[in-house]
Amino acid sequence: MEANISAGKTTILELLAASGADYFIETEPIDVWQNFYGFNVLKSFYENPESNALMFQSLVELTFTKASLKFPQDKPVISERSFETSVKVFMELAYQNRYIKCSEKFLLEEWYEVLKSKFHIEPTHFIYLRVPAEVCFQRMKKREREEENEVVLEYLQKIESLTDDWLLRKKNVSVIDGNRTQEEIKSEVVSIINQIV
Ligand code: DCP
Repeated sequence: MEANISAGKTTILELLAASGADYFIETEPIDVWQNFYGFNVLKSFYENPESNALMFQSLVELTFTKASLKFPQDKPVISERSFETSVKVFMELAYQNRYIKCSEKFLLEEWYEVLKSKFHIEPTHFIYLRVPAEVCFQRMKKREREEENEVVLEYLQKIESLTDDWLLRKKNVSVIDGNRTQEEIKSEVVSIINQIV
């Protein structure tokens, strides 16, 4: 499941989990990103992205790969974001914003290619919960995650634009209008999963 920051992915995944359906649901390990051997890598990234973007995206790659090792083979796996999001959206943005060098981008992309050939990190289908950046920005301000205090609207608009460029041209994508109610979104997600399964 893909969406901008603060779009509400976690809430929808929690609703799906509570529905009792037999899915394996993988939410992002933000707690690990906030406490990696005592280091808040997410915070370091936002505080000083030029120095810490490579470290943070490497950690994201590691956690996605480790998570994929636990994916079951006998039921649908619904994952909050994917390894590919990091490559196509966050690393690309880090590069465009000059947080990482071209060589560092190539390094992370090469790791992605190697890991992709060995582990189940490629989604079969993407569900894109499309919520306007302006709405996400309001929600982000309201939820007050400490690390994201300094994130500006323009950053979310760039994420939206990169995500649109990446996902809207793919064939294996279902786009959901994120302005709908949570229950409506959940029902649509269930129906998409049922069609695929
Ligand atoms: N992040 C990042 N690079 C990635 C993945 C995530 O910089 N490859 C950052 C963006 C956010 C934080 O990590 O600051 C959490 O990301 P999400 O947008 O995935 O999670 P949210 O909790 O914001 O999602 P939602 O509110 O939709 O549940």
